[in-house]
Formats: sequence, C-alpha cells, structure tokens
Amino acid sequence: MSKQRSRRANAAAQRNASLSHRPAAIAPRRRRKLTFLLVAGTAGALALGLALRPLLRRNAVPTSGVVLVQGTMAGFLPDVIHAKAGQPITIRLESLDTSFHRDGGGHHQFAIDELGVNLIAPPLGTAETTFVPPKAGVYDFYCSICCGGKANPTMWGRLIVEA
Ligand SMILES: [Cu+2]
Repeated sequence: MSKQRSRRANAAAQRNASLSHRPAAIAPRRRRKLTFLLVAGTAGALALGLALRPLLRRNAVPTSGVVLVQGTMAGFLPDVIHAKAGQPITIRLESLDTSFHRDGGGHHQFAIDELGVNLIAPPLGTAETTFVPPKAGVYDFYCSICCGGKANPTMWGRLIVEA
C-alpha cells in the first residue's frame, strides 16, 4: 500500500512539476511576441502618420494682411498660409517657447528661401516682416533652429500664393 501510494504520489508530483513548468516556459515567449507586436505596431503607426502628414496639413487659413504664426517645438500654427500675388503680406512670428528649451533656446525661425524671407522670433517674443510675393506658387517655409533644423518634419509649412 505504501509502495502504491508513493508511486501515485510520485506521478502526481511529476504531473504538478510539468504543469508548473509549462506556463513558465510559454509566458516569456508570449510576452516577447506581444512586446514585438506593440513595438512594431507603434513604429508602423508613427511611420504612417509621417507619410500621410503632407496630406493632412492643418489649419489652412485663407488670409492675407497680417498673419500671426505661432512657433513651438510641435511646429507652426497655422502651417498653411494663403496670400495674393503682388499684394503685401505681413508675417508676425511668435515663439511660444521659453529660453529654457535646450534645443534652440526658445527661438523659432520663419524662412522662405525663394522670397528672401528670414524671421527669427526670440523666446516668448515676436518678430515680423512684410513682403510681396511676386508670383503665384507654393512656397515652403521652415525653421532651421530647433529639433534637427530644416530636416525636422514638423517645423515647416506652406505659403500658397494665388494669382
Ligand atoms: Cu523652430
């Protein structure tokens, strides 16, 4: 009887041992898979967002005269500006960042190379310039001061000049 009991006990102990080992062996693999899916999914969503960004230009404000453009580390607001060829437009650039920003020290730029426009707003300050776009076209404006400069995907926008 004691022999039989010990055999049963051994079998039960073996079963328990294999049961207790199984989840421990599977869990890390499942966790790795979930982690991979999470990281891959996040990276994919970010890449898709960047790829679609030019199609999702926000805040298209049809305006001329004086245009207030706010600059932050997140980009320009608005980032689409409309103007008329041959009519003066004033850009008032305001930096909403403080001098405590390590990248650029709170300065932001508004530059359009083709039109010779180059504004730099100080931290929590403004700078403005008036110019006359000579002809219709789409001109990119950018800031090359903060966050990787001109290559920064967020610090640029479009001036759309109509005839
Ligand atoms: Cu900037």
